[in-house]
Amino acid sequence: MRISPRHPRYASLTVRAHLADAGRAGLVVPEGLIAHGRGEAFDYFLGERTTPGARKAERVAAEWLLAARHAVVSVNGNVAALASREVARLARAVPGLDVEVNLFHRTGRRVRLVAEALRAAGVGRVLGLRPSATIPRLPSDRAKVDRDGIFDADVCLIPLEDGDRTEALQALGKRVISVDLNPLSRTSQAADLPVVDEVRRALTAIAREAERWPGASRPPRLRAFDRRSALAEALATIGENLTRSARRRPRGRPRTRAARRRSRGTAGRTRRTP
Ligand code: PTJ
Repeated sequence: MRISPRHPRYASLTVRAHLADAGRAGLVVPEGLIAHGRGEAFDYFLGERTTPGARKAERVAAEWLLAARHAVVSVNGNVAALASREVARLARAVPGLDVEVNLFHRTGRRVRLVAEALRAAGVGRVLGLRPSATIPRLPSDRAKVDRDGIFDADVCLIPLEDGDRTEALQALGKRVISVDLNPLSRTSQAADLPVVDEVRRALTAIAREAERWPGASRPPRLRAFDRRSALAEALATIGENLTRSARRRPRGRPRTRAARRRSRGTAGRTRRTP
C-alpha cells in the first residue's frame, strides 16, 4: 500500500509499514509489533519529541559509554529494524563500544537476520552469534550472552528491554542505560540511567553527544545521575500534555452553556429568572 506523504501521520505510518515488512521477513516478531504500539502511545503522550529531561539523560549516557571500561549495546529485532544505522553511528562515535545481538524470542535465523541488518548498516563487528556465557537467574533466552561482550561489560545500553534482564545485569555489578518510551515500565524503573525517548532519536542524540568529545579524551568517571527526577520529569510532561489536551476544545465544537459558566466561575450559582 502506498502511503501519501500528505497524510498527517505519514512518518508514523511509514515506520509501521517498515516494521510490518520486517515482521514478514522474520526480523521482528509479532510481539515486537505490539511493543511498538505501546511505544507509539507513550511517544504521543510525550509530544513525539525529545523532552529536556531526555536530552539531559542522553548527554550523561554518552559520557557513561565513553567513560566505561567496556561498554556494550544490546540489539533485538525491533532495534535492528528501526535503528541499525543509529547503532552503527553510535559504534563509530564511542571507541571500543561493542554491539551484541540479544533476543527474547531467540532462533538461529533471527540472530542471523539481526546481524545482517547491523552489518548492512555499517557495524563492523557483531557479537552474540554464538553465546559463550549465561546471565544467572534469568529464565529466558536473553540470558545467553557473549563472554567477551555483555558478560564482560561494565556499562550496558539496552534499548527496548525487559525489567528482568535489567535487574539481572545489575546483580552482576553492571550499570544499565535503558531506552524506553514508557517511564512506568519495569526497565525504566530499574535502570541506573533511564532514557525516556524514541529509540532512533535517543541513539542519534547519544551519538551526537559522544561525537562532541574531542579525539581520545574521555570523561574520567561515570557522572552521578538522578534517575528518580528523570522519570518524574517524563511523567510530569505526560501529565501536562494530557491536561492541556483535555482543556483544548475540539475544533468547530460550540461550547455548551455549562462550559461557558464553568470558565466564568459562575457554575453552581442559581440563575436569576428575568
Ligand atoms: O526481538 P526480540 O525477540 O528480542 O523481542 C523484542 C521485544 C520488543 C518484543 C521484546 O523486547 C519485548 O517484549 O519488549 P517489551 O517488554 O514489550 O518492552 C518494550 C518496551 O519498549 C516497551 O516499554 C515500549 O513502550 C518500548 N518501546 C517500544 N517501541 C519503542 C519503545 N521505546 C523507545 N522507542 C521505541 N521505538
